Amino acid sequence: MAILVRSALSAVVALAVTALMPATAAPAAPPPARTVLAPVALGDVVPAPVSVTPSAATFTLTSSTVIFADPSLAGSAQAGGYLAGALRPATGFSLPVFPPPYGLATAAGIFLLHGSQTGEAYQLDVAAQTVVITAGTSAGLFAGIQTLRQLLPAAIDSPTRQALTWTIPGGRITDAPRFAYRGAMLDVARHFFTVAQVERYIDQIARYKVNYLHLHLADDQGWRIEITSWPRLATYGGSTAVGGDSGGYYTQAQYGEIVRYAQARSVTVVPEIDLPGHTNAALASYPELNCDGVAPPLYTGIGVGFSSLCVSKPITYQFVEDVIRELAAITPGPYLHIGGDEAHSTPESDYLQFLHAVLPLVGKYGKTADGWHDYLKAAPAAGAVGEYWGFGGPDASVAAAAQAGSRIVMAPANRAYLDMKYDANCPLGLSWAGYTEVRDAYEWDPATYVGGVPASAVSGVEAPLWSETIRTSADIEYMAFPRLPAIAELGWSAPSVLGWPSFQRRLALQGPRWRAQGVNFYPSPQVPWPA
Ligand code: TNX
Repeated sequence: MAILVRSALSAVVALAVTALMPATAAPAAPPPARTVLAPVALGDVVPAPVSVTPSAATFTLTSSTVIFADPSLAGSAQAGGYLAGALRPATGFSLPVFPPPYGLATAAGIFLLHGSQTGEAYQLDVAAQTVVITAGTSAGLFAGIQTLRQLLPAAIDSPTRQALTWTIPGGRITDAPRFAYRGAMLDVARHFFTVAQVERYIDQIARYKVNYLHLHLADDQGWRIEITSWPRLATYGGSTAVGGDSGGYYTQAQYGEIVRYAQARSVTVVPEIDLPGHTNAALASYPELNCDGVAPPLYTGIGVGFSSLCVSKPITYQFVEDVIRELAAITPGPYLHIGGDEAHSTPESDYLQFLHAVLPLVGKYGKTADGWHDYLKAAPAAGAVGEYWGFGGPDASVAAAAQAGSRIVMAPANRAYLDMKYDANCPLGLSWAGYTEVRDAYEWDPATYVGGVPASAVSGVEAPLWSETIRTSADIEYMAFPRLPAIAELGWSAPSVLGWPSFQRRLALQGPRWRAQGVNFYPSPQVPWPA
């Protein structure tokens, strides 16, 4: 019944819109001072949509454009508010958001409607008087909104009012993601980034339909999340960073702020506490976590693999359970990432013993375990996620876990690591996995990259940004752009629409958008950036 009512309302809205179209004629002529640019080509979007059918029509956003949000779709009003907020600064238009059918008399508008699509699928129809995004969920509306933003002139991303005619190309886009998981990881442990910096990055990744933000919250150099039962983790363990730079941590309230900011942009936060290695900040904060009872000094170098929790001490498991319990309680998303990588100073049998004790704790607090692929050798329960960070080719342990029901997120270091230098001259980043130019980041297939892992076990992709050399938002952006959109496209777009020449051309069009936003990026010589 509820479904019938919803679809009936959508049909009424659609009918009302159609009926009103002849009555509304052309929008008011724009003032002569506005510059008129050729419209963007429908489909010149990153990530590439599944199906694009252009028409001769164009829609023009004006000071009288309104946004209608179908109240039968949960979250549509918030999506409408987000869209209005994105378009207001450059247009200067008020773009009020109404639920239909009220206000339909004003006609020309943007409609966010409830359709029969599932998940993040959406349809976008642009005609002379109407822009209609139809989706079955608010995540689908959100995906359609990100497409719509890229169909406006690049100056739409300017923070100040621009005298342009805001044209949107006509036609139909039908779109849905290839993979459910499309992630970006930010290492806030090696260097700390403030709530505002993380939110800035969330805004940037959401544009490319990235739907998970993995926060690497603890490592040797810093513990960045308040744990009320072990307060020194943050206040002492979080007090420094690589190179002795200043540290910091998120209170649980601030973490909640990040989680909600992400949620409002259709992004789910995946928190990571790296265990049992990468734990010097915790070991320095609490001597009792060390086998010899002696706390090591805080660490500000960039070595890996030298620290380990004390696997034989009961207090270790009390500590881990407290951390998992508190983190699970402030994390609405399904995943809790427990690291597990590079535990070079934890003997293999200790490593397995530790994980066999810790994995059930993740389930106990209602979360699905996620970890770097190293931890798959502890055979987590079916459905657990392993994040692959190798170089591709066959991997027996990852393949066995995939066959036993683990889900694999592909983040190969030689393709998806945003902290790898682009080339030898790159002022930031590391190069242990080689140099990674944009084309290297783009030309690989997540479904076949690891031998023995069937495509059906791959839940998606992730682009990790480790921050040993990354200290500012400008640094984050220089390494993420233009490679993050490459990984995002591999995660979203159907194999049939992928291809370097097309991506290269569509990516080039992002340059002016980043300039308008004030986003730093690496002007790769592989991309024909417009002058
Ligand atoms: C390896 S790959 C790490 C991190 C480093 C990164 C630097 C992996 C799971 N761990 O600890 O920050 O290399 O590129």
